[in-house]
Amino acid sequence: MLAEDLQTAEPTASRSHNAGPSLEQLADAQKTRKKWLLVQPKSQTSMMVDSGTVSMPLNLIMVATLASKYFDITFLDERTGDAIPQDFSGFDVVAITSRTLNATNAYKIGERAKAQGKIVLLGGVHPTMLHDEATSHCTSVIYGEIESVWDELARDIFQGKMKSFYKSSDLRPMTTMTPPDFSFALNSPHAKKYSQLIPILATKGCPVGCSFCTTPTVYGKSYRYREIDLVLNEMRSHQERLGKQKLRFSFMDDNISFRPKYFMELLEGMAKLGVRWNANISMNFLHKPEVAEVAGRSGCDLMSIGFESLNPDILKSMNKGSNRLQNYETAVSNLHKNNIAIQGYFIFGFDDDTEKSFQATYDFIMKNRIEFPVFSLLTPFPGTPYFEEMKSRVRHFDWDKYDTYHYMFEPKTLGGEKLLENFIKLQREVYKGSAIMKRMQGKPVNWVWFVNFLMNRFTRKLTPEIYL
Ligand code: B12
Ligand code: SF4
Repeated sequence: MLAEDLQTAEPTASRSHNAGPSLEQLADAQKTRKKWLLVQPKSQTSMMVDSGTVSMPLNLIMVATLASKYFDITFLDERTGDAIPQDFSGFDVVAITSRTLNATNAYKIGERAKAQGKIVLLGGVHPTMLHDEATSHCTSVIYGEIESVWDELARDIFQGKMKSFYKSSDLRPMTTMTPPDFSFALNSPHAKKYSQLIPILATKGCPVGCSFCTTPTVYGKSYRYREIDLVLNEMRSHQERLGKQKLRFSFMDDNISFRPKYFMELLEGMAKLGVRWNANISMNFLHKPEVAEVAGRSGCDLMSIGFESLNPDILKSMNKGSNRLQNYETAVSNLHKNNIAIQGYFIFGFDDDTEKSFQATYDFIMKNRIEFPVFSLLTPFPGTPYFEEMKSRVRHFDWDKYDTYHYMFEPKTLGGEKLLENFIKLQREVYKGSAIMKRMQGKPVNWVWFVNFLMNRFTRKLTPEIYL
């Protein structure tokens, strides 16, 4: 076990203490179980965000798992093709999850249900960040994770006395987290639209504090984790459910490697299970060869790494202390030596970006044979320190375009036109046939090759207007 203090978090507000009947007593007193409709709305963005297969929404599955103890659940995921009803008369509660890029749609659904007299809950990162905005589209906004406000929220729903805002004073240790029940998603008639990757969570939070990221705002400096056995048991239960050992897991953690000791112990445990996995990871200790070695041995075949920029001044300006340019190449080569492919994230649109930024990124990707480069445009997300800094410069607050693939503000050095011109050129160069061959030759023929093929077709069609 690691130090107990990592399991707790900074207080964020004062907790309301509820005396009176327990949740069980309140549930027993109900004549019929209240009916909840849970909704994962689709985003309206023109980019490839919600197309093809989509990942099972762990956030809403966690809400369903918790709520199903006392309430009847209907689970709809608009991304897979589930139709959201116009008439909500069959439900008492309509609970909607939202990120910024589907907030407009989430609000519309919320307003419709509210107009029909339903209790409407809005949760997820966007309502959390902009709770004042979200309030007018629902009955109650839930700040952050549902687990930490559950007792108070469930009690109020039983008693029909809703508050407009639920925020807990402290975060519950992750060891108390109920294992997610995937049947809510898997029983859907459109379940085939879900990716085969099984989402899983080992840790929450990330104290690195990058200025453009919402995680430090929501969870502060806290970093919580589940006991390793709980994570491994969850993996085993999926192996039993599906009757096979070689399953693919995708960690939903903000930064799974923040505590090296925990991370390495978890991987050693996973090495015995024979699973495959991928995760978002920060660079803070990937330059150490033993980390990549145990990651490879434990079944990792893809790591998603935010390289963000090849310019040290830019890294400093965004407070990305975990990224040290001098470690980039070593980290990549350590992972490659262990047959781990890299999904590398690169951001453009900083005031200090120049044409040289694009050339440096191209050279880095080609020299280091990054398998799956992803390019995005710098997007100030509401609630982040970066948003506050840029509010007066962003071109619009059209949430449908907050997908990191739209042009958000004019960068001081390059200007908008040159930014988009170079952004498109870089993507085409990296995904042209000869460049794909150079980056991918000799690598296992799997879905990463397929993604490169798709990107080749996609990047050929790019025009600056797409980003506006
Ligand atoms: C894993 C992850 C991904 C994965 C999987 C995404 C998925 N489909 O779930 C991948 C890599 C595919 C991905 C892609 C993207 N992501 Co992402 N991703 C994350 C990450 C790190 C964790 C999300 C997660 O599943 N956490 C675990 C679950 C259990 O926790 P949770 O989502 O917070 O849910 C809890 C609460 O929010 C609450 N809750 C949530 N919904 C509801 C609803 C109700 C009614 C209630 C009561 C409570 C409630 O209770 C839940 C259970 O505890 C978050 C960071 C974060 N911490 O949110 C970024 C994050 C969500 N991603 C972000 C972005 C920008 C993207 C992309 C646009 C990036 C890109 N350019 O491709 C795409 C968009 C994909 C999409 N269609 O939404 C941003 C979104 C910012 C914003 N304001 O919207 C985040 C917040 C990171 C950041 N930069 O700050 N992402
Ligand atoms: S390292 Fe990643 S998760 Fe952590 S604050 Fe920075 S962007 Fe957010």
